[in-house]
Amino acid sequence: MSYEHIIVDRPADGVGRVRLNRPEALNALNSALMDEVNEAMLAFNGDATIGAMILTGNDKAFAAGADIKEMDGKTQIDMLMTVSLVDRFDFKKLSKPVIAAVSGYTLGGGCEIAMACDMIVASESAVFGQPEINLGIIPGAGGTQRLTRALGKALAMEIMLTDRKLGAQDALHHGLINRVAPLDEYMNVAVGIAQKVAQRSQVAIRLTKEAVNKAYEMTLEEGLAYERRNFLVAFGSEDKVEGMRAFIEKRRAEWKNR
Ligand code: DAK
Repeated sequence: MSYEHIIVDRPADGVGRVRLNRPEALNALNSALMDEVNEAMLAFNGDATIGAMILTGNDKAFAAGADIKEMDGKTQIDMLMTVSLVDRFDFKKLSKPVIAAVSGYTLGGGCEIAMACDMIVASESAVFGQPEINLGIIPGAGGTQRLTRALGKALAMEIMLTDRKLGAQDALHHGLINRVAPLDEYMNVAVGIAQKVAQRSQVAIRLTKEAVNKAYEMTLEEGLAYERRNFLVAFGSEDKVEGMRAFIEKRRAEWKNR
């Protein structure tokens, strides 16, 4: 499959990578690019040889936000009628974990799609922000909700109301991201994490991802009930039998993903 705005590859066994590739526009997210991202990620999600995905940009920009030049000519009704625009930014529907590997500008819709991923690894030069306020709009793909849940209200307010940018170390300190690594290392770190995910039982990985995501949507009681159901599903898997046997026999488990 060949794409115009993204590059797709497999940097390691079991790992699918989607690289945003509009460097001349700091990877601004136009509709065509987002359609390609979704198509490629759905293809990896449906590929039994892939256990985890990486979404990345380049060293200068993960993405500087939605494409302002494309939005400039659009009306409110155009935005409303654009097919599932928010769905384009929502990777929760993917059953396999997605790791954002970000560097440089991670702004607006770029920050929102990073936050829609399951984990974020950043280079030391990554800068996070929601500068929509400068354009007379507000975040529209999860910024007001996901950033607030990640950072708490006070800091999230400052970022969204005043366009305060957050550097990688601050983002780590405040719990927005998993890791910070030097520019020449962050991709290896992301691939390493993705490999660790891909080497596990994909049944257990999927059930875990689903349950963790529910923590954002359910009361504690509902979430605990959901977790218990997923636990019982995992307990009925062939991989549960193999995992426990392998531990007792002091050998490596051979997952069947069944
Ligand atoms: N859109 C289009 N082009 C962009 C862009 C963007 N977001 N960001 C940068 N570019 C382009 C620049 O126009 C420039 O192109 P040329 O002029 O060379 O043709 C090229 O990339 C290089 O940018 P700069 O010359 O500006 O580079 P600098 O290093 O000087 O500055 C910067 C970098 C990142 C500080 C600056 O480019 C900047 O402020 N960019 C805009 C950042 C921004 O405001 N991002 C938020 C966009 S709004 C929705 C859901 C979500 C969204 C919308 C709708 N719905 C559910 C309906 C999301 C909205 C957004 O993300």
